[in-house]
Amino acid sequence: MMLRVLWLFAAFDAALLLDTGMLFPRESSSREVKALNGLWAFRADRSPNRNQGFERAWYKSSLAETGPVIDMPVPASYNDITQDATLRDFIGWVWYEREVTVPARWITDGLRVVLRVGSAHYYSVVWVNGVKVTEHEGGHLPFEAEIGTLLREDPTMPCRITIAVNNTLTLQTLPPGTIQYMNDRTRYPDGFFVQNINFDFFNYAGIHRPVLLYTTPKAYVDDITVVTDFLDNTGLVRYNVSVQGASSATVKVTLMDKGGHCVASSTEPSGVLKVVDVSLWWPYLMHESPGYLYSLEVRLMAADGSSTYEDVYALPVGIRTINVTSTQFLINNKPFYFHGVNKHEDADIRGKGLDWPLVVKDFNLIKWLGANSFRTSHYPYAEEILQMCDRHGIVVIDESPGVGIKDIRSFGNASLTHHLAVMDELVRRDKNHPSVVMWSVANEPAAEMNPAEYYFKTLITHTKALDPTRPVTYVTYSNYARDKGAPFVDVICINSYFSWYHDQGHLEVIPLQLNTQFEDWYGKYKKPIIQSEYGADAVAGLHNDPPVMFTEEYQKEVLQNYHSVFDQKRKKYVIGELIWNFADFMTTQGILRVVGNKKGIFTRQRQPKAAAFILKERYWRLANETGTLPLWTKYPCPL
Ligand code: BDP
Repeated sequence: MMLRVLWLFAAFDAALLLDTGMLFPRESSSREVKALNGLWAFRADRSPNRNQGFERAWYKSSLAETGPVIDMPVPASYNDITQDATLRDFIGWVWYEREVTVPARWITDGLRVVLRVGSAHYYSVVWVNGVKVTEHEGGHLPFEAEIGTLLREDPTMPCRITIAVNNTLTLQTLPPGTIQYMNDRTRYPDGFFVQNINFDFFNYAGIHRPVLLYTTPKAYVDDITVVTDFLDNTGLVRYNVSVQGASSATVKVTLMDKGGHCVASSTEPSGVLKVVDVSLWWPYLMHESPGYLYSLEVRLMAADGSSTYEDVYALPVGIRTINVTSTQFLINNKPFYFHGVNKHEDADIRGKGLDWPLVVKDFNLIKWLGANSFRTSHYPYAEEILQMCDRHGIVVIDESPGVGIKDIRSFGNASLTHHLAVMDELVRRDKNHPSVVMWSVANEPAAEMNPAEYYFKTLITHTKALDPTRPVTYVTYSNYARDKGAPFVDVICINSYFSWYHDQGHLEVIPLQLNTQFEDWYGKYKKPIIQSEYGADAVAGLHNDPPVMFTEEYQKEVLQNYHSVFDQKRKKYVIGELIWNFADFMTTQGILRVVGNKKGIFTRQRQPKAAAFILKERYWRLANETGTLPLWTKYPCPL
């Protein structure tokens, strides 16, 4: 225990590499939030070099003055909103704009006014009233700019926000991609080009998550980091508050239980809070009240000359521990078996745009299924989704957008430097979520290539330095003997598609091949293993018995053949199984895809295929076997 407490103290000192925090915007007695969701003006820059918007400074006046605009909802991908195939497949800069009027007191009271974009894919440049305020690379993480000073320059002007977004991928972006010009004029028109990618989902683009304005006082809580532990019945919450905008400030932290009662407090900006009779954060189906959250209220008081400032921020805190042995994944010192799903942020019409009805429906389906976990394949999901996971006790493997790293040029220094920066941003955003139990730095990189060794050693070491409290992995498809990164991960995550991408139609080879896979990997690395993907496409409504590929029966039988081996190995070193995929999702067009990837156990419209019922029965049985379920959740499930 002593060791663990020391480790608790060391934790996160290295995490403050980025010089500002990225706390989720919350209202409080000192903060206001204004959502800018809804309709924005929109135009794609269709000029041959896609650069007319910059050349003609579209950001300097209203977008409607420089050309035609259409309505574009935010948040949403723009691709499936119109009937225009060239917009669906557009590559280059698109321009968004809207005006907003802010309350006069935001200006007169000298508040900080922060513009925050939850995510925009892939590269963004932001102007306010024609003045550039920030730019950001990367499609799945938030970015901000303080615009209060700018608004105060001319309080009579409405605030015009212009955001240019470019979905072009290069060998150094995450995910990587390449633009290929087709120069044979007998086959392609002048200027014809395509974007090549090595990942299997549609490269949806646009402003995917909410755009917000929020205020803070001039002196404010910039970041909070918590790391938790417990000893017998006492919970330990190590916290660190960082303050900006004041040279001296006093901080009061109060930890409140669900009923709003104070259970611990302190007047130090960092320290350890002790919680007597702690209610731990437990995963769904592992405890009768999963997802228990305390609230850490941070109250900052600062003075600057004759002005005084007070800022209040309340952070949800779940108290739990994570440990990994050579055969087990422990949450609160109890073995945890991942029975879950891989997902995508993907749906009809809105593409990757955050959509509350969809988010809630997906959580209802996850709970109906008896799933206790998911992986954010293949990029960080919206924070709103992680907050749901915290509250419902759904365990998350949080994955970076490092998918499709296959070209040797994507293992170079520029790529690695960007990947390290993305991990900084990811850990900064998600470090306080109790649901996040492991970082995945990549999916199916070409891990057999020589540069992969240095690349993954550096990336994983860096991630562990950022956050020594969580294990780190990446998801592999490569051969156990040739995988250069496996020595550095804490948990081996393997994808395999037996009797799908090879041995087509031969369901009978699955048990043998899967057994060999597990024995080889465990034999070589002696680390716990998660089957991080397995599955088969099924077009909903296609039937054949005996099963043939693409029918619901075939998908069902692939799953059942895998399950028989999971049941032998989970008693040993297999610590989880995540189906590919939760729901059908859109991909680029190709001869292997029938209007997208059909490996969902639910359709894209979230209706169950036969495999969903197989999985539901299995997951509830697995949950029941842990023996920790209360009577009301005993199998068969009551939901
Ligand atoms: C895996 C990839 C995943 C694909 C899946 C498939 O990790 O992104 O969608 O294969 O082919 O290898 O369905």
